[in-house]
Amino acid sequence: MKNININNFFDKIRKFKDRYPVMSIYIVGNFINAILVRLFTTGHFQVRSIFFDMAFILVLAGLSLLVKRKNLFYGITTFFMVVICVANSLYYNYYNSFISVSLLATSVFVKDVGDAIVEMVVRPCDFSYLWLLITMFWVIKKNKIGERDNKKKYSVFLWISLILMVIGCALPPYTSFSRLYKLWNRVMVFDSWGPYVYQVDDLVQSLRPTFNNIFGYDKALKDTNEYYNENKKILKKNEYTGIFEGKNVIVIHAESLQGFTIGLKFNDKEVTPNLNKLINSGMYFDNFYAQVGVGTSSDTEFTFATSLLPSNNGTVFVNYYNDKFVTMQNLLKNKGYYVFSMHGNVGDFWNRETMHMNMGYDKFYSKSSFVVDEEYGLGLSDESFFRQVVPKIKEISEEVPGPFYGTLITLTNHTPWKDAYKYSNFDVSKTVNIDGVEVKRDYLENTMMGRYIKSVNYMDKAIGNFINDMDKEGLLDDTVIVIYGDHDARMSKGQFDYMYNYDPVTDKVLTSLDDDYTEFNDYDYELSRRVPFIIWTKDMKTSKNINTPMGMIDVLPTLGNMLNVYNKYALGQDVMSIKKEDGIIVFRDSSYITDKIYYSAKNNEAYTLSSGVISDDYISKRSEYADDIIEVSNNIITYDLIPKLN
Ligand code: GP9
Ligand code: MN
Repeated sequence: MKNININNFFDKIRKFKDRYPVMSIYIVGNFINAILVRLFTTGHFQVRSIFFDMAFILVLAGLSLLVKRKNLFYGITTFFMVVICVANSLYYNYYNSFISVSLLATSVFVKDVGDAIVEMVVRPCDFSYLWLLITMFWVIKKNKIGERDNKKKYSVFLWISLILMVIGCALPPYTSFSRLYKLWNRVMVFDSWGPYVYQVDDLVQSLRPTFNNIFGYDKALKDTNEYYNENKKILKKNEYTGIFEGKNVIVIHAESLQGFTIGLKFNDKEVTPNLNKLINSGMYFDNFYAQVGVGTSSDTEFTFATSLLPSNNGTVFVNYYNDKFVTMQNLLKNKGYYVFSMHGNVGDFWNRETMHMNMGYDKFYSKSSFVVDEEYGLGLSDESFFRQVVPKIKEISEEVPGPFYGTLITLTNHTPWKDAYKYSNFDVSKTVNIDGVEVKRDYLENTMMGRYIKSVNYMDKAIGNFINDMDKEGLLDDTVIVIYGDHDARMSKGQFDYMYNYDPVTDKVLTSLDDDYTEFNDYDYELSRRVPFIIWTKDMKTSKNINTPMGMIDVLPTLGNMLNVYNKYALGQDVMSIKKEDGIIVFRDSSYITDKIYYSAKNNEAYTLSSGVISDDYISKRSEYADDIIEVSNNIITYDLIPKLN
């Protein structure tokens, strides 16, 4: 009996295939690609999401019955689905997240960092999905006339899809629909709903700002007003209040400067000798993290200036450059400062030309303001940049009546550090004594990590020269120097594994079976993404190490208090006013770090950083806080709420 049924089933499939040859390839092919894209990205296979893939494809297959030019329909939709797979495959390998259509608006910048992307990302498997386009082309060519019409059958497809979706929803791990709506955690949405549903969701969410006057505005305004009423900030004075009031400020935005390079040595030479000097006589926040999204450098600039988290839909600099924000720049301008920014890349990169004016800068000196006498990577070299910056600052200091605040954005240390060998001879090899013979091993030479270390050493030198030149010009006497790493270097975990576990004696990499093996797990990797934050003045004599967990969002409240400016919409905290256990860094996907845990929203898991039991309450309270500040930031950005708040 069973046999007959199975034969029947296969018979039906065979008949279906004969009757709908193109559609059969369409269904099976797009389904296979959806499986492949998981394999080549997260490697997670949630059964529920596979049901959604099939449901999605069957809805389209059903719709094809309603259109006249079916082959054209199959061709176009397959093309888009293949593009989804290729793009996400490439993107994930680089960013560890999935692509957003809102990036199309920023694609011009992606093109400029194209070099980096090509070098780090492209794997042949990222193009494996193209097999389907070729196969479809071939099958369509064989079936030029197209398949017979059977319009009525479309409802059968829709019913099957609906059943598959219901089963999918009923399967663990259960994920709330609000995740789909908020799309804070792209990996989670991709894992739970599959690549196709993810991308449609992303499209809908990306179009949301466009319709923001129609949908959600009133609720966003009400919620945000409520949030600020319930979480009234009380301005706390502390021993740092106003210590830098009226002083000039130079902020160095250090491209991709990651915290682990500080204090690191190779062959007894420090990677960052100049930064170390500043750290040893200044304030060093060594538990500090950037909180960027797809807008990387620009997101950090935004969060630094506003104490809001970056947008989850696109990039503030590109998509919301008309919004009004309270910024560090505006606040200081109101106190009589002259506010400027300088950068050795073209002015429209990240839409800075426009956005810097909106943020309150009086002037943006971009590449065209400099003599381009030496170029590496994306533009003017850091050494040349800093050399030319000093006379410009000198001129400003002589011309403006009040103090100045300047942001200097470095560039050479941008991934992939292709020219590192041209501008740095920092030695990252290792010499070892084996049986009385000195043997030199390449170690990090010719690795991506090695190039990065060389490049960081170069940036450190450029910053060191700058500090000296400023001093020679007498510009340091009344100036505060602030330095931050804008985000991590986006180096793969494998590079760290190799750095920590290379054994020069055997010329091999240790494995977990070896005694001296240094474990570097996914959480160590996340934690290693911290970046330095330094505040220094020439007259500081002793170092002060602050290890309260702190994010870019806390800079405006903290540094602002020292400069005596205050933003009542700031979502960060003045870390000089809080206890270590109250520090928290919230990331855009609602993961966060405290002094006790790293909470991964993706895995819904807490990685403990200290001994002691962590209660569910501890986690849920902070998760709620994380969700709140993400939501408030998003509402403000999406609906341009600052001018409308009570
Ligand atoms: C380019 C620089 C790099 O001008 O700020 O931007 P990123 O790729 O780091 O966002
Ligand atoms: Mn950057």
